[in-house]
Amino acid sequence: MPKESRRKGSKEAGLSGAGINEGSRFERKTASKPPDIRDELAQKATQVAPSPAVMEARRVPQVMITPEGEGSPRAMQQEDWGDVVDGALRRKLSNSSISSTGSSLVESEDDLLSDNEAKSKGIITLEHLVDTGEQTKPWWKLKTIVQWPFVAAQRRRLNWVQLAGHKGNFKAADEGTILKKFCENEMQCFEKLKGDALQPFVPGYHGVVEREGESFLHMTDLLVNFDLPNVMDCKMGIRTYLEEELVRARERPKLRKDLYEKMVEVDSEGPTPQEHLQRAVTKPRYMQWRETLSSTHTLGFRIEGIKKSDGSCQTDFKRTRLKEDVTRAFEDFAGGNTNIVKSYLSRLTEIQQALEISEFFMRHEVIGSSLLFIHDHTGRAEVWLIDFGKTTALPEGQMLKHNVPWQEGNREDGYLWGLDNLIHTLESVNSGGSEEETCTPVTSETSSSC
Ligand code: I3P
Repeated sequence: MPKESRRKGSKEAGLSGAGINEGSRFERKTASKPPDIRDELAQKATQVAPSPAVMEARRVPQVMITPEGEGSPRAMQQEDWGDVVDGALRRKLSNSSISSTGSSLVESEDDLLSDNEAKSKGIITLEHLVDTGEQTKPWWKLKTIVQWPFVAAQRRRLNWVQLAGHKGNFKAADEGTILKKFCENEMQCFEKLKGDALQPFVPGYHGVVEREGESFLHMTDLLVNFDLPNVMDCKMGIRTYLEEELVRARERPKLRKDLYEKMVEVDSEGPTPQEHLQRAVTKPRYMQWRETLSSTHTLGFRIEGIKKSDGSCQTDFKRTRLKEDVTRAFEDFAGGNTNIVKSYLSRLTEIQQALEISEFFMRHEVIGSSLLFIHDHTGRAEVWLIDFGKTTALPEGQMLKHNVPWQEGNREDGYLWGLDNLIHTLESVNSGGSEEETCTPVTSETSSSC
């Protein structure tokens, strides 16, 4: 959509603060919506059986493996992705009849990662690193002191919740902050988000710091103001892999045993006969399978994990696909507290309005980013945009709508469509309890059962 019309629409909607009547907000939002397929998709997403037109709109382009990278929108940007594929290879990842000839078989993507890290989900203990003060970048120090005054008894270790992502990515920092393993892409995003309409909805970013020879992004700890928080991570968008990952997979397919094993664990019939023979799948193939199995494909978002204040932690939402199933998970997460649901809806509407005017958002392909929901028994409820490791800037002059179907080459991510569906799903949550009902706080001893 041209920039001008986006701006106009957003002005009409208004970037308002809290306390505005929900009904009028939604009316304004609807009035400012562009005349594209978003309305139709959002409406249809509330139905159990989508129409063929909607299914078509959601259709994932098949991944063709060609040595020439045929149809690829952009050149590869990473040199060492894998071995060059046999010149005759030209197959569909969807039925994954990829020959292992010429492609590399790896135990896991960890082979590509410097720290051999593995996945981690649930409650983790963050180590507190010692600040040598030697290589700290200058610009974050002042901000840290201003925004996060030290408290006398600093915790050396910090119980924290990680529902998705790579283990070892996070370390404890000064009170109220955490360190996330440095990622150039994510750092660029935080820098560009400064002064953007989305800034109030992303974690505070305090620059890059060096600890024990490693670089980290120094960020606000979103959980710090909560007492025994309930946390839910929803991965946004209709696609969870970058277009460039498809290009790489075509040019240098890498067969991964670990992803095959994860697939079989969920569904022994998931892999094709060829994949069973290989005992391996490529990453895009795995990611597409995950998307169709979960609600990524049907709703444009999926639940990655939920940790509740009673210490229970659920990360197996791989098969949570239908709107009713997602609604049930939301109901369980909100614990029958309608005020919490209202607060979440209010915050999501603000995020939606900010997205409509965000320069950053219109110029980035937002992949693998999540909305983090946090609430506790005090009634405090917040939603934050997190994880920009795979959020990629578009070439100069290119913009995305975020609410139209993805076709390879257009780089659309379906973020706004997913957010619409998320809001509609949350609106349909049946409270089942009184407004005063709150989640029961539990002792810290019970919070480590994950
Ligand atoms: C993982 C998930 C992650 C992805 C990871 C997958 O699958 O899709 O988003 O990391 O790839 O294994 P699952 O949720 O089923 O565990 P990225 O977003 O960083 O690509 P990886 O194994 O290559 O890290």
